[in-house]
Amino acid sequence: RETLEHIRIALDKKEFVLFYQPKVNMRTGEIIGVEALVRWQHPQQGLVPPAKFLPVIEDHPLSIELGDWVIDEALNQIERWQAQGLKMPVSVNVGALQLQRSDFAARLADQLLAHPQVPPTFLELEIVETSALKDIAEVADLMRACCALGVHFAVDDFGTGYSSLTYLKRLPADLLKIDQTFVRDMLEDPDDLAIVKGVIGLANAFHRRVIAEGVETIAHGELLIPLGCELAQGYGIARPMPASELPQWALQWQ
Ligand code: G
Ligand code: G
Ligand code: MN
Ligand code: NA
Repeated sequence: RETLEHIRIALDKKEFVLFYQPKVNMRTGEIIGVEALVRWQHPQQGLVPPAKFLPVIEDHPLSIELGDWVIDEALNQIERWQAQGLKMPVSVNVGALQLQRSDFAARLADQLLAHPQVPPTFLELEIVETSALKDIAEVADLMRACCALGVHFAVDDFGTGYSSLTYLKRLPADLLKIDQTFVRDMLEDPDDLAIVKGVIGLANAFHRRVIAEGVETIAHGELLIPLGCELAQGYGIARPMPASELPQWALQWQ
C-alpha cells in the first residue's frame, strides 16, 4: 500500500504520467478529444493505476497538488500535439477537493495564461456528481467563473450520484458521461438499458451533449447510435495510451 510520503516523493521526482483515451463520434468517425488519465510510473513496480494512489490522497492537500500538475501537463501536451499538427481537445478529471478550493478559477486562469497557444476551449474538466460537492450553489458559481475563461465541463459517471437531476439543472456542464457500468451491461440488463435511455433523454431535454463510456464492442455502438448517443469512449475504440502513441492511433483510425 502506498503512503502519503511515497506519493509526495513521487510528485517531486516527476514519476506521474498521463495516458490518453480517445473519445469519438461513432457515426462520423471524428475524434472529438481524449481523456487524460493519471498513472504512476513507479521505478520498481511499473505502471501503477490511480486506484492504488488516488484514494490515499483523496482528502489531503497533495490531491490538489497532483490535480494542478495534471492540468499543467494536459496543457503542455495539447501544445506538443499542436506543434505536430494534431489539434486535440483534452479532458481532465477534477476531484471534489480540488474543485472546491477557493482559488481554483484563479489558478486555472494562470495556467491558461502560461499556455497562450492553447485555446481554452480545448480544455474540458470532468467532475463527478457526489455528495462531496457540498454547496451546489458555490460549485455552480465556481464553474461559471471557469466557463468565463473558455473551458467546458462534463459530468462524469452520470447516473451513479445522489442528485442527478438537481445537478443537471444547476451545474453549467455541456456534456454528460453515461457511467460505464450501465453501458457495459445494457445489452443483457433491461434496467441498465432503461438508465442509458433515460440519461440520453435527459441530455436532450436539457440541451446537453451525451457520451457513452465503457463502449467495449460494436454491438454497444450499434445500439447507442439509434438511441441518439453518437459519442463514445471505451476499450472497443481504444484503451488509454501514452501521448506518444496518439498521433499514430489517430492516423490508423481514419
Ligand atoms: O484510468 P483508470 O480506469 O484506472 O482510472 C480509474 C479512476 O481514476 C477513474 O475513475 C478516473 O476518473 C480516476 N482518475 C484518473 N486520472 C485522474 C486524475 O488525473 N484526477 C482524478 N481526480 N481522478 C483521476
Ligand atoms: O471514472 P472515469 O470515467 O474517469 O474512469 C475512466 C476509467 O475507465 C479509465 O481508467 C479507463 O481505463 C476505464 N475504461 C475506459 N473504457 C473502458 C471500457 O470500455 N471498459 C472498462 N472496463 N473500463 C474502461
Ligand atoms: Mn473521467
Ligand atoms: Na466515468
